[in-house]
Amino acid sequence: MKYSIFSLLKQGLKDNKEWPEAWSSPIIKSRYDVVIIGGGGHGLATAYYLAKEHGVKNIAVLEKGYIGGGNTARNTTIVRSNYLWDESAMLYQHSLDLWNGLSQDLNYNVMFSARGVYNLGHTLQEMRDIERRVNANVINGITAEVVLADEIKKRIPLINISKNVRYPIMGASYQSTGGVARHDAVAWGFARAAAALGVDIVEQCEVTAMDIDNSKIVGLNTTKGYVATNQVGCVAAGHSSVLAEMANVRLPIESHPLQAFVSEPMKAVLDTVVMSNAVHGYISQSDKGDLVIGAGIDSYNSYSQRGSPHVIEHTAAAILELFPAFSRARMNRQWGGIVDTTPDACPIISKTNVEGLYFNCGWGTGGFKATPGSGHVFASTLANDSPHPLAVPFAIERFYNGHLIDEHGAAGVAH
Ligand code: FAD
Ligand code: PYC
Repeated sequence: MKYSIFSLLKQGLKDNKEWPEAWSSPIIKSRYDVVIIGGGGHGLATAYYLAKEHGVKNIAVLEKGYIGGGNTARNTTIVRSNYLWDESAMLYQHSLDLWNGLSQDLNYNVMFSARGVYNLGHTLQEMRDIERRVNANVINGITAEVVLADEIKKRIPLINISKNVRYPIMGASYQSTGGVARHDAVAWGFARAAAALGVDIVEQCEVTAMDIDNSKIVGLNTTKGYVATNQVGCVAAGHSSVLAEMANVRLPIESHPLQAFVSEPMKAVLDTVVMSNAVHGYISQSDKGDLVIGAGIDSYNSYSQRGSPHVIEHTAAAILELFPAFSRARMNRQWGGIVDTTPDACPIISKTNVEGLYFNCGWGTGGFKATPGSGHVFASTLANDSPHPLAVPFAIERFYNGHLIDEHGAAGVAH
């Protein structure tokens, strides 16, 4: 839909009353063919691809708050696919491929910007790990290169490559095809496109219990009443184990706060993404001009969306070691999300031993980048009642048979 500046003004004066809703707020039905619990990016993407690619008609997304209000709109928007192991590299690359056409596909600008991502190395061992990961990426057809400190300085003039710091920068892996996207636009774009295909997006609707009969899901209790259904996809990030407990399913997930903060907006000073696991901080600049900063999880388990001040202090110190010039930037806002971490830093995309009940969770500190790919493979898993080929290695069974996929090294944020 196109608006001229005059029609925008006219609409503004009318209090936007004539603007169409981006997605409707339907009354919840008593029965759905598929219910997705969780209206974050992953849940909405799942519903969208279920409707679009698998022709499923009667779908609801139930969200206890507002859509995108979980980690989706709390994350720092970094998108990349440079993971070490084939299984995860393929999954994240599938997502990156979808990011590239996503605005066109959804007819909604998700502002994906491939401005490149640097993962810095500060020790010989880190550089060896970087070389190994870059080699693995190249073998898998994933864009990646090793860049040394002098070249990094040429490309990012404000970065500090002095040898006279705690962790001097030796080099980095660089993925030019990675970047950032506008997080809430991703939720809104998927919501709008899913609603246009007939998906009911029901906000302020918390799932409080699962009705399981003879090891088969038959319905859900919600704060808006009982809903009958035989297929449920749980996509609830930090609350995944709360849902699992309702079904007596055990998940190897810990929920932790993960914080981030942004500075006041400033002129364009950083046109790429820089991450460091050794000093442990990462930074990019949003299109608005804010510096977007984060680091590691708070080490304790919690369902709070706040986090502790010492983590903020540590993060700020790390960023100032990399970018001393930012010492004069004033910080504007801080927040936290609840991330769902697994022992191998990889997601769980899986059926369960309850018929019709599936989980897509465990994305921890790094699931934003996976949003379209995760929704795409989970939709296929639900529609076919059989894991999508890319989802096979991510079944819950790996925690019983030992086929873990250790991606702690590639996780941008240690956890
Ligand atoms: P969410 O967006 O959290 O959605 C889950 C939804 O489920 C929530 O809206 C919640 O309200 C709802 N829900 C829970 N329980 C119920 C219930 N009982 N009934 C109904 N609804 C329920 N990843 C990256 O790739 N790059 C990054 O730069 C990055 N930075 C991050 C920075 C921070 C500070 C945080 C917190 C996370 C970051 N992540 C990043 C991780 C990323 O945000 C998540 O992995 C991803 O957004 C998870 O999406 P989701 O849709 O699964 O979860
Ligand atoms: O997984 O790339 C990532 C990431 C960056 C910030 C938080 N997670």
